[in-house]
Amino acid sequence: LKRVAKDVKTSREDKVPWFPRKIQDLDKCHHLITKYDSGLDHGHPMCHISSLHYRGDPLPHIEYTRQEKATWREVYRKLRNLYPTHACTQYLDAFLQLENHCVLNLVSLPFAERTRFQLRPAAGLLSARDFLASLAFRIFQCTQYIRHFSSPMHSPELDCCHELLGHVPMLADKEFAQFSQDIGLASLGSSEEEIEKLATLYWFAVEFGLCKQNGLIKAYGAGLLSSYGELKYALSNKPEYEPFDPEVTAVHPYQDQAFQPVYFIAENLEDAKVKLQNYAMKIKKPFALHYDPFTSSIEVLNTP
Ligand code: TIH
Ligand code: FE2
Repeated sequence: LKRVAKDVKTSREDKVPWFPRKIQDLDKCHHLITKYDSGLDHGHPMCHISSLHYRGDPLPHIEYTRQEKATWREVYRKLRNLYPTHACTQYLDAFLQLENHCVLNLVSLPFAERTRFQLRPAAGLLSARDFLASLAFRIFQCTQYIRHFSSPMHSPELDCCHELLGHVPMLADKEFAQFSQDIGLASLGSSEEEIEKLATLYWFAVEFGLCKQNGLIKAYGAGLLSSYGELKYALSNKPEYEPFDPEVTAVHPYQDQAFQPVYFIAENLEDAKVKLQNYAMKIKKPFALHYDPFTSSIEVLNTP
């Protein structure tokens, strides 16, 4: 009887693309996209660093050049002035806590206390499937190189200014951490088409999302919170605005080389989370998935 049950389970899982079930399986989730792979060949120090990084280790220490440190300083100082008027309260709250810790090597600290999200270095831009899968385990794969000094106010590619100033404070918020993990869980075992839609949702929410707060519009998206130019633009009344609605947002064309032509506004983060959960429930899979936070693993529940 046991064997039959096991066979049934295997065949159900065989029907969908492979997905990680334990945190260790994420070692297989590091496929890079070559589209943006301009400067990063396999001899690049970032590739070397990431392949040597083990789970739970502190992030590898990198000696940044004077030029890179100056770029970071400029990005940080300019944006810092904009946050009080442009960032949502959840961001400001975590940002101030991070600033009090001061040392960026300790960025994992507030996480450990607040949401248990972990940062892990990636060698470059990951495939959407691998990147989203790690979110299911509350692991955020991030870059460690710094944008070119010629474009401090808006970088067309992600870099560690973006990860640290954009993502880190938001991932320290409970509601937002759950929202991020839910996108990740929805992606496990999903078809290419569904992954593309979830990646688009991630784009318009986690990267470029706006929300209402005390009658004003504020930014919670990391791509906005790390770009002085786009953060100002997004709240300038010049772009188009639409309400965040997963069904519509997931299929909206996006722009990955310039400012977004449209931004989606959530009622609040909790509402965005509930809407996403409802959307995720409609993705067809031959089983249900449950995340066990005590073992950091995914349970596959065979629903008839
Ligand atoms: N445009 C962002 C910045 O300047 O920080 C970086 C990116 C976020 C998402 C895609 S590129
Ligand atoms: Fe990002």
